[in-house]
Amino acid sequence: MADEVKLYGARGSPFVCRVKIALNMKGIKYENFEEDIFNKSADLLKYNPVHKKIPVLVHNGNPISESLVILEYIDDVWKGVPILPQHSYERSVARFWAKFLDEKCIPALKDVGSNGDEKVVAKACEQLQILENELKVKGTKFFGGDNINLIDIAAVFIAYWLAIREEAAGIKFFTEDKFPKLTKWADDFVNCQVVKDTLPPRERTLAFYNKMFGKINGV
Ligand SMILES: N[C@@H](CCC(=O)N[C@@H](CS)C(=O)NCC(=O)O)C(=O)O
Repeated sequence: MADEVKLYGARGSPFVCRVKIALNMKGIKYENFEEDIFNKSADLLKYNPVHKKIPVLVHNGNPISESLVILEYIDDVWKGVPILPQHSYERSVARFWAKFLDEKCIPALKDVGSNGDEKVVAKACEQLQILENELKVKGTKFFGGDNINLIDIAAVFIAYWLAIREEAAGIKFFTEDKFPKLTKWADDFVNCQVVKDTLPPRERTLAFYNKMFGKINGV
């Protein structure tokens, strides 16, 4: 019997995008259910009653929540292009960085608002600098080496959403000058076909952030 794969998500979500990249990498066909996070469907509430958040992947009726958990599930179930490294130590390193991204880096970046509070920007730059140093030490194109892996996918917010958010907020700190390795990585990553195919349109994303920062028509 063929696998039944459903994804409950929303086009603008970086967490959902992580899952779409993984599904693309493995070449898995899935049915997409677009959620309105301000008016969640009964299915979403049934499948993710604890967090009530997207993304949720439903595989042959079994729901899996939390994007990093979903990425590991996809890698376990579908062979082919790997998402996690094969070696146990390297796997632990990939998990370490994915956790760092979710617990420290992305929250610090999201704290940056339209007023550009210096302390908040400094904290965000501190987290980005840690990633910049990691890329420098590795000396590879991607965090995963020659190919993208869990860390790169987990960092999609930095690769695509961050610059758009900065534009809406009228702040610029993620620059080539300050972060030469990380900005180059972001460019290479968003240009991978498996990633490019999953990204929401720039204009829509910008409009979303403009609204968030209280701007009308970008002003
Ligand atoms: N830790 C979760 C975060 C997911 C998340 O924050 N999803 C947002 C959309 S980007 C959401 O569903 N928000 C609805 C809500 O908070 O009620 C993951 O990695 O999947």
